[in-house]
Formats: sequence, C-alpha cells, structure tokens
Amino acid sequence: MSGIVLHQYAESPFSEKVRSILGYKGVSYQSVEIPMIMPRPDTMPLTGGYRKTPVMQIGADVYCDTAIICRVIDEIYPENTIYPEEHLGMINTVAHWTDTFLFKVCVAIAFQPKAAATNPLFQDESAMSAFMADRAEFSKGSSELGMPFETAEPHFIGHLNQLDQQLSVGGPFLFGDKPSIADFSTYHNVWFIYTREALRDYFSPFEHLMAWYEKMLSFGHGNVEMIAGSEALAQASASLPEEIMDAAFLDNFQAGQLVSVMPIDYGFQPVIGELLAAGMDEIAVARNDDQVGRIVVHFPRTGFQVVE
Ligand SMILES: N[C@@H](CCC(=O)N[C@@H](CS)C(=O)NCC(=O)O)C(=O)O
Repeated sequence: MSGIVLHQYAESPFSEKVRSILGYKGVSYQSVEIPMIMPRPDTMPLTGGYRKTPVMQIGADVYCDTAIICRVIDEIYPENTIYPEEHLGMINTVAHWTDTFLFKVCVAIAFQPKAAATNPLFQDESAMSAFMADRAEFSKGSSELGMPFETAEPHFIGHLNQLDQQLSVGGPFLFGDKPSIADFSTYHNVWFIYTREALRDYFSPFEHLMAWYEKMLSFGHGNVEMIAGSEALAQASASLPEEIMDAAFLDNFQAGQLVSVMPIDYGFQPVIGELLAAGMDEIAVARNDDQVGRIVVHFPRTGFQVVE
C-alpha cells in the first residue's frame, strides 16, 4: 500500500493543521513542497482542478480539503482519536466554524498593513503583485475572504479572550484531556497570526491560550521525507485507486453520473468526473488523467457542491 504524501507549502496554515496532526500521531509520511502560487504542474494532474492547499495523496487516491484529510488520517491511525464520539457533533461544528469564519477573520488580521510591511513575501514588488494576481484569480466569484480589517479585529480579539478564559478553568485542551480536531483547527489559525512577529502583541494578555499553543506546537510535524512532485506523480501512475465499499448516494445522485464538484465558499475551480460516492460524509469522483491515469478524488460532504 502507498503511504501518505502531503502536498503543501510551509507558510500555509491549513497545511500546518495537517502537519501538526501527523506530528501528534507520530506518523511517517512524504511531502511535496508546492509553489505558493499557480502554476502547479505536479498537483493539477492529481486534483483535476481543485487548487486549495493542502492536498493529500495516497497512491491514486487524492483527498481535497482538510476536513476529509484529517478524518482519513485518524481512520488510518485511530490511536488517540481526535474525533471522540462523546463530543463528535460539537467538535466538528467548532472545527467547521473555526476553519471558515475564524479563518476569514484571520486572513484580514494577517494581511493588515502593519503585517504586510514586514512580510518577506511583500518585500519584492514583482513577487507581491504575482501573489495578489494569483489570489484574485483564486477568489474569482467569491467575496468570502474579503472581510475588512476593522470588522475582523474585534472578532479576533474577542475569540482569543474567550478561549483564554475557557483554558484558565478547563483543559488542558478545548474538549478535555486530549486534543481533538477543534484544537487543531484553532491551532492553525493562532499559528497563522503568531508566526508574524509584527502581530505577536495580540497574544500578550492571553497566558492560558499561549500555554495551550506551546503544547500544540510541541507535537511537531512527524517524520517527514520531502520528495519531488514528479516522484508523487510517479506513485499515482504506478497505483490504482482503492475500491470504495458501500458507496452511498444522497440527493438523487447516481453512480457513474458525470458531475462537477467544487467548494461552496471560495476557490471555485471545479473537478469534473464520474460520481463514485455522494453520501453523508464524502463525495468521490473518478477521472482519467493523461499523465497519471485513473485517479479518485475525494471531498468532504460539508462545504462542497455537486452539480450535474
Ligand atoms: N477548507 C479548506 C481551506 C484551505 C485553504 O483555504 N487553503 C489556503 C492556503 S492555507 C489556500 O488554498 N490558498 C490558496 C492556494 O494555496 O492556492 C481546507 O480545509 O483545506
């Protein structure tokens, strides 16, 4: 069986969420450092269009969106589950809110003028305009990531304050003694801001939150071997996708239909393929790629739309 290959880049907060879970679980895996902007010639043959970061590959199976990536990692490495059954509904709700609303808030905080002035990416004018043009293309058709800084800041500080208060009386993690997916979703947002030195003062009043953050940081990134994108593509070419057992179909969809799948919030780059599953938790489509052959692309149900 092929192992996990994480396609990610160092500065990506959602990649940090997955790296941290792989660290917590002590997983050995491979990783491809992808460019921060398009083109990504070693990723697109795998996803067939989806371009958010990160993406996880296992042979010829490709997982898009951390909601499914983290769940699949937990299924493969179930020890110390990050989806404890007694809190499952609430933990997933918190994780979803954090990965959508709070992330939106954090984007506005991270790219405020004070932080942009010291961001290494923005020191080179041509790199900065290439990044802005790339993200404009990425966000086309969506206003989701456009929250004004003045709106975002009170939401950000208010939430840090609530987390700090909770952690001062409970913990050590958000839902008890062990970290859950809610901790990892919160962690990558805090990491996104904390790693920008110009913004570190936001955290000074919150010692309990900082103690929690240090614990989360200490999980590290697991045992990672960096590989070239071409090596990942060769693994996909040499593999066949796993068969999907007991595929479910909600919403009147049927096996074999040609569909288009894309996120509902931003990153409206569709993946077109033959529907293999559209159940409560997962959408899967098969595609044939000229370069790597048959690939099955998996998405979480929540946060995605399927169009005939
Ligand atoms: N819901 C997605 C969000 C992923 C996301 O927004 N990732 C950012 C980077 S952290 C992104 O895709 N930026 C544009 C890009 O990398 O092309 C997930 O959970 O994976």
